[in-house]
Amino acid sequence: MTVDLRVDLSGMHLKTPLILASGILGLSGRMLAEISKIESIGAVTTKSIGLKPRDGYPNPTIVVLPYGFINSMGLPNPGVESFLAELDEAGGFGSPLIASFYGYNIDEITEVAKIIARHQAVSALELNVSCPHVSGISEIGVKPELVAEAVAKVKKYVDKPLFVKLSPNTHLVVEVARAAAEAGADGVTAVNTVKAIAIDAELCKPILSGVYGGLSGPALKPIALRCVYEIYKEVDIPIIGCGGVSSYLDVVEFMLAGASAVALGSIIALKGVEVFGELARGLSRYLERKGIRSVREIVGLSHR
Ligand code: RRO
Repeated sequence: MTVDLRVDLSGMHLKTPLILASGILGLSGRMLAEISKIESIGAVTTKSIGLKPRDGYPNPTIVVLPYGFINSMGLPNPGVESFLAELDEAGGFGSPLIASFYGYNIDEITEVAKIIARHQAVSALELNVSCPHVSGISEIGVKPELVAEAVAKVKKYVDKPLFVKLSPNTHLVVEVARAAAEAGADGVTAVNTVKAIAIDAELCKPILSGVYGGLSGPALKPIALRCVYEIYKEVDIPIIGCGGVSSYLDVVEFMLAGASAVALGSIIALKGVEVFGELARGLSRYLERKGIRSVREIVGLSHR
């Protein structure tokens, strides 16, 4: 039996439900374009881009744990104008490009969205209001009314699909998703990293230069899965599941919980982009074994 891995995500046609998450290998336009041509990739997401360039935090910016990473990159990015110049030189993309972006207030968010959306290579936008350790950003994503205002304003000017990347650092994740949906968002990405800290017992001080960081990888997975499950149950909006996906079974679980597609992050740092092929093959075998023809049939199936 041949199985169908294609999914439709808010108007985008994806060859598979597997997406490159924001912040992973996504800083250079040329690199993203190369990755987008990998056969088993459904879409690629850029690093979050702001109005002005940002250096990010000095090292150390990553702590490696047995169950994931804590990162505190601090939003390094070249700024929107330089990034668009990179996209001009990147050549064609083999799968849809989702541009992640941020701003420190609603006017700035709208300004960046307008500029990014004009680029023909950009298929959709993902508003990052949930970086857990950059002040001015994380505060927006935990307030449903601010997220609604930002989405409504961006949608006034931008007609490409708009996703909102949600924060797990709140008990309001469903309310924020609902606010985004009611304001006109085309989808949500659930979720960003969990605010975390690591302390050096010898030096008796925090390890990361930015002190706080975001926990990703296997430790995040059950939390992200719970967020996807709750949002699917309460809000009628397409969901990109994100958080600690490491195996094809994780992909299956996120889709059963309600995700239409799944973004991969930390696992790529460990296994490289070959992991997309490995997961797509595992997903196909799972569907064959279950006698399910299309991956679309398993979305939300655990809610029956
Ligand atoms: O750049 C970062 O430090 C970062 C961002 Br923008 C984000 O959204 N989530 C994260 O874990 N790190």
